[in-house]
Amino acid sequence: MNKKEITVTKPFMPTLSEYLEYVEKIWNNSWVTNKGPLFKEFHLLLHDYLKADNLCLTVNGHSALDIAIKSLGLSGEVITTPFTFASTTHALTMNQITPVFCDIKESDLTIDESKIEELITDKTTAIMPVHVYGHSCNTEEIERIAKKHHLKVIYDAAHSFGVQRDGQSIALCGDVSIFSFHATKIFHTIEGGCAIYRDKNLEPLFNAFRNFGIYSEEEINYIGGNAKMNEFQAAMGIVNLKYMDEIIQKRKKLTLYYRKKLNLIEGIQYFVPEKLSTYSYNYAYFPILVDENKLKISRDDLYEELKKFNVYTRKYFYPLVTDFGCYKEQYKDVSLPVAKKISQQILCLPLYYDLSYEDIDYIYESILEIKKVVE
Ligand code: T4K
Repeated sequence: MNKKEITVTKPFMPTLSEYLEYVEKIWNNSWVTNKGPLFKEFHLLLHDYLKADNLCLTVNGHSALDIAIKSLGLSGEVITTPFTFASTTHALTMNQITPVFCDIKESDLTIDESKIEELITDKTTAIMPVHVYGHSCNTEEIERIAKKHHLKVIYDAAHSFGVQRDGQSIALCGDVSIFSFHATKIFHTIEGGCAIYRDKNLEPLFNAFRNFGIYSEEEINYIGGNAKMNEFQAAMGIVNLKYMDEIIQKRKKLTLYYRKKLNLIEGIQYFVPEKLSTYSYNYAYFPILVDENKLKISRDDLYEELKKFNVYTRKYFYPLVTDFGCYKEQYKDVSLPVAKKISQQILCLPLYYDLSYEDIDYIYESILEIKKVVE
């Protein structure tokens, strides 16, 4: 039995001295939040890294979604995926919008673009897909549908930092894309987020909604909350951004190693998103599907048994949003067969920068051990 806990993820930590160098600057500036110097520096760095003209840094990814919805003036119904974290759906309902759920594809677990059009009504104002786990949606087809029906598109790209095509970030797709910079993400600012938007004219709105709806010192034109990124978050962002390529490369190596090992176990399926899309992959998560008939263990039993080996996997994303206590009555008649099936089989195995090949060997051997006991 492994003495140390292996959790599903762990934040990337730069060296303490690098971070402290920036903390010292914060002390010297006596400026800790509200568009401070490090916020501005980080904004510029990201601007260059993403090659994005318009971006709005926020205190977390959820606020970025909220601000995007408000800035685009969405209302009525928005077509979205049920296979996501609570944040995506809650951002809509908290803005008095009705989420309309579209099923997902078995191949990559993103929204099934072939089923979007049949859900469009005269109340639909937008489509909000999720690049779940960093797997890229079919952005071309979604763009075509949106144009045809005059709909806006917001991508929840919370998991997709570092995903690119031809040197361009995936965040340049849609009217708005948002990232999460939470500690559990591939790139983090402790808590944090960012919205990248197409229309430059939206800048005053994004800025206002981030800061209580304040347009200028004496003009409060909108109803907004507080979603400002502070200087300590920006400092973490500045330091961590330097490591981005290294982080993705390390995670890629670990992912390839996992795949090699898991090939040997019948009943466990993993994804190879880089083969399914013209976008690159950032190796943000390592989701597997458990086939109970072949593995002889259910997903839930595997999850529980692995805990006995000190391996803490997560059922991202189970339950489906439509089965949440707060939504299940409203959506009890909605049919989402693929999402339902996937949510019963999905399990995310540990993946993070500091994970070692020995840890993966240990996880693999733990699964074999569990399998042996039931056989
Ligand atoms: N859209 C999507 C599709 C999202 O997945 C998310 C967030 C959002 C929007 C909203 O973005 P944010 O507003 O969060 O920026 C975690 C994250 O808190 C959440 O950001 C993330 N998605 C979600 C998928 O995962 P929990 O409740 O599972 O986190 P927690 O605290 O259980 O942590 C998971 C594991 O990470 C733990 O087992 C231990 C490890 N951990 C965690 C933290 C915070 C550490 O080792 N150190 C740490 O500091 O939600």
